[in-house]
Amino acid sequence: MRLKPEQLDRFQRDGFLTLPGLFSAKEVALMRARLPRLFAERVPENFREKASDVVRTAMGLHLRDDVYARVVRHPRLVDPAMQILGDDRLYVQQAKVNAKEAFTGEQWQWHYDFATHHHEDGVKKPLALNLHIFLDEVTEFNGPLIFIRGSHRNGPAPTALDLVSTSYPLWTVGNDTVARLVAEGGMEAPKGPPGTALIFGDIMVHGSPANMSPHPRSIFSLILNPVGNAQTRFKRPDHQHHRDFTPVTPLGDDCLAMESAAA
Ligand SMILES: O=C(O)CCC(=O)C(=O)O
Repeated sequence: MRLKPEQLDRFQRDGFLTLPGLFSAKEVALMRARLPRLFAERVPENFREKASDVVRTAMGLHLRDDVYARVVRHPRLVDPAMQILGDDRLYVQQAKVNAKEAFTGEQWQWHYDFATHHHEDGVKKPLALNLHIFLDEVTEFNGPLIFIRGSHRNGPAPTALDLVSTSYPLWTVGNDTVARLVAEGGMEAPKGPPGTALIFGDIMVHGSPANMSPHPRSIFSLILNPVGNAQTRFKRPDHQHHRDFTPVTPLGDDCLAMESAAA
């Protein structure tokens, strides 16, 4: 799959790109069907909310489930990433589902991913791409991601490590910087039915509020990073930044339609 020139222009201008209807209802149903088993596992890959035992993020999914092993090689994710980066040697840095359970799903503070990739993992350049697939309908009510348009344009913003706000350690952007960036570019919260996809870059400032609604919100997230920009520090566990730098090879477009994946 190739992005059109106007989609590439929008990605370069805004720092993120929404791709409505990228995955079918059937493909999403297959991905969703695997979550109850994965979330039930008591493993370090499953991070639970600070205020409850509910799973907040479930990592390392391509090593834990055959459907997600295909999703991380799906050409509708991998091809656009290769196209944007002009590089066909990308490895799976992270593969997870961020679940934001009805009523209890907690916030993701304002941040950009590279701050954590750089400070924790010694990644040199902000090249990684984060590719999302909505597994539930994302609305204004159930904790959508909010992007600060154009916040990628002036290089990495100052950050500080926040170990307090949630159960997940995150390098976050302070309120003064957020206010300045919002004044410059404004905010946007992409919404849409299951199967909608999003692509955003490593210094794109974003966050998401708590889910106060009665509607759950799960999103699959794949981070692909060029092999030439791999991590140089190995203090975080493998599921937070995978150490297998083998470049991903895209599968066929029907890889989620194959019968064996439905087992
Ligand atoms: O799932 C969310 O609401 C936030 C996810 C996020 O910030 C990320 O994938 O970097």
